[in-house]
Formats: sequence, structure tokens, C-alpha cells
Amino acid sequence: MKFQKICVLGLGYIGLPTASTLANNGIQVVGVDVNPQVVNGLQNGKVHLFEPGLNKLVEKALVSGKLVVRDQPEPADAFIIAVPTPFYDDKRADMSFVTSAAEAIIPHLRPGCLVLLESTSPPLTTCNLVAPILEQSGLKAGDDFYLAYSPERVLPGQIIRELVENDRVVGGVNPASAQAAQDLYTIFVQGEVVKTDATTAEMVKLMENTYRDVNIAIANEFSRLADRFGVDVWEAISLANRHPRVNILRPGPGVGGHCISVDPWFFVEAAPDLVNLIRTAREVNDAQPAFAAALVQRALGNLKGKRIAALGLAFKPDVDDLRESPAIEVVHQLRDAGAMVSVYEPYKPDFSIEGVHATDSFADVVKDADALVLLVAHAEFKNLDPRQVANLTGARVVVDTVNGWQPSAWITAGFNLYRLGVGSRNE
Ligand code: SAJ
Repeated sequence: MKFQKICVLGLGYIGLPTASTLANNGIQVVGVDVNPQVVNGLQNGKVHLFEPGLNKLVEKALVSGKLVVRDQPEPADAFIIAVPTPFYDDKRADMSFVTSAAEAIIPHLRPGCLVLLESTSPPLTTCNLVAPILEQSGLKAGDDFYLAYSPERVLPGQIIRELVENDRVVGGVNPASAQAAQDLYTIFVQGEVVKTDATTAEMVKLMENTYRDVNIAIANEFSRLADRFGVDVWEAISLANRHPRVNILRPGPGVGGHCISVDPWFFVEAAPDLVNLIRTAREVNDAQPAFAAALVQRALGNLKGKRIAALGLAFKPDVDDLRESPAIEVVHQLRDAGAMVSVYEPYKPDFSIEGVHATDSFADVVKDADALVLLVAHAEFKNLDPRQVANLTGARVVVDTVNGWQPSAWITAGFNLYRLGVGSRNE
């Protein structure tokens, strides 16, 4: 199949890079978003997200005229749905954005079009939710138009590179749809574009993120065991990982972001009777902020009235994304335990949390603190020189929940260092 014009619905972390990359490969792209601020911003060349390399990519696409941004879809050869699939409080998938996006395509659907769903979705979404909506047009999925699911797999922080280099799975509602989807991604993907059916592709995506969640859960559980037994979990993991078939991930204050901490719940919702391990892993990771907060409590004694400088709120290092961030959960717990918490998040300095003081510099957050708590291993924090820090603050207690700091340097500079997963060795 050949594509002259493609409409991308949803201009977030996936849709915007995808739309721009297609445009930079010579395709006429209409980027669509329902948020007027996003549309206005992009129409004036302003990118609303931070991702290394994204500004340049978008600018090139806009300046060339190949990417235009609108608040409504237009007729096109292909439609890519890249909207969020959040979850409700009870962890059920909220498919309302996918539903609205599919509905918005109906008036523009023509025989021979391709519709591609990229949003992470529960198994059977393409066949049982999206196909019936699109078929309200009177056209039949697979027969009159092509319909496929293709999960994005890019890592925030490396999206621009991974979008092009990673292998891509494309699952069609029939083989012709998978072929059409393969034709589309071949425009810019340098990795292999592998064909399968739609439900397999949906399941593959959830399996990938669930696999990672379960593996992080075991690392987090090891951090608790190491704490109990007075072992340094970081040393133990690095030794265990010398085994040729062992690769333990990193413990930390928990698992956040819009993917790994969300997607496993889609399996839990779809088949609650089959997912003991998956559900437990989610619960282990969701309980990890409390383990990190307990470490701070151990370092400071009673938290009431203690002034804590929390370093970082993002869900992981060197991104500006705060969704489902475990760092925020730790801050909530410290605040609720009576501490006076100040935070500094270099990528979102004005983000406010009720009852917490937001600052816009490292010097400001630490100046009146009793303790510093490292919650995110941003490069800015990892590169701190503890001798200089000692001049900026009277605090002599530091808590490292991410193994971002070199212990000897901080201890030599006069700090009492507490590290997550190191138990009684903390001094
Ligand atoms: N984390 C740990 N320990 C680790 C690795 C990560 O605690 O060893 C934490 C991070 O701090 C963060 C969370 O897990 O809070 C998730 O971070 P991540 O870097 O593992 O993953 P994401 O959410 O940024 O991106 C994932 C990726 N999936 C996999 O690696 C299987 C990415 O390829 C997906 O495209 C993305 O989810 C997505 O959009 O689904």
C-alpha cells in the first residue's frame, strides 16, 4: 500500500514523534489533538513535551509544511490512533480516548484506508471495540478497510532513536491489514517490521511491560530482604548478575510512568482468575514508596516537623514526566507523617503538591533542610559534589533511594548516608 497523507490522532509522547518522523520522510501528515493548548502551541512552533531531540524533529516537520496540526481529523490514506489509555481508580482501563478517536475517524473512512491503533490496550480491543465503531461507517474491517494494532515500544528519553531503530510488531485483523500496516511502518522503521494478528500484537505489548514490572518487583523485594539481613543489595545484585543467565534489575522507590505501572492491570482486568503473579508484582511495586518513606523515617526518627528536601519528582531520571511517579507518592507519605517537605524537580520546577513547598533550585531546596532525600537519579543530582553540598546546607543526613550517589564521597564530606536496600549498614 502507498501513503500520501496520514492522520495521526493524539500528539503526546508517541503521536508527536511519530507524526513528525513520517512528515520528515516526505509524507503529508495531519497531527490531531483534542487539547486546544497543544494545537495552538504546535501551530506556533511550541512543543509541549520534553524529550531529547523532539524539538528539532518537530520544527523540521512543521517548517517543511509536511506536518500540519489540527483539532479534527481530515480524510487521509491512513489513520494512526496514539491516544492515552489511562486507568480508573479501580484499575480498569479507561478506553474513552480510543473510543472518541475511532468515532472521529468514521466520517473520513473510505474504502482502502488503513486504521492503526497504537495505544496500549486490553486484549481484543482492536477486534471487539475499535472494529465495531469504525464499521458504523458502513464499511467492513478487513474487507473494505484495513485495521491493525501496532504497539509502540519506545523508551522515554530515547524515543526519537528507538522509534526508528526498534523492531515493530504489526497485528492485522486479517493478513491484508497486517501487510498494509507493515507497508506504513517500513516508511521510517529501520528495525524489522514483523506481521502477526491484532490480538497477538496487543498481548505482546502487555507481556513486554508486565515482564519488566515483575522483574522490577523482584528487585524491590530483594531490597527489602537485603535490608532485613544487613546486606548491600546493590553489591549483591552486581555479584548475582555475574551469573551468565541472571540479570536482576534495579530496586528503587517504586515503579511509575504511564506504561509499566499501568499495563499489567489490563491483564488483571481481562482475566482476574489467571494473574496471581502479575497482580502481586504490581502490589509489591506499589508498596515500594512506603518502604522508601520508612527508610527516611529510620534516618530521622520521628518525622513530625522535620524539614526534608526531596530531590526529584519525575517517574524516572532525566524525563519531565510525573505520571504515576513513585517519588510523588514518597513525598505524600513524608508529608502525611508530619514532615515539612520541600521539593525540587528540575524538569518541572513549578509543579505543586498540596502541603509541600516547591522550589526552583537545588540551593533553595536544601538551604533550611534537616535531611536530603534523593528520589530520582537525574544527572543534575548524580553529579553533585558532596563537599559543595555541605556548604549549601546544615543537613547532615542524606537518604539515597536510587543508588545515585557514591557512598564514600558523601561519608567523607561529613554526611550520614542512608541507602535503600542496605539495611543495618546505614550509618
Ligand atoms: N525502574 C526501576 N528499576 C529498573 C528499571 C526501571 O525501578 O531497573 C522504574 C523506573 O524508575 C520507572 C519505571 O520503572 O519508575 C518504568 O521505567 P522504565 O524505564 O522501565 O520504562 P518506561 O515506562 O519509561 O518505558 C517502558 C518500556 N518498556 C519496556 O522496557 C518493556 C518502553 O520500551 C515502552 O515503550 C514504554 O514502557 C511504553 O510506552 O509502554
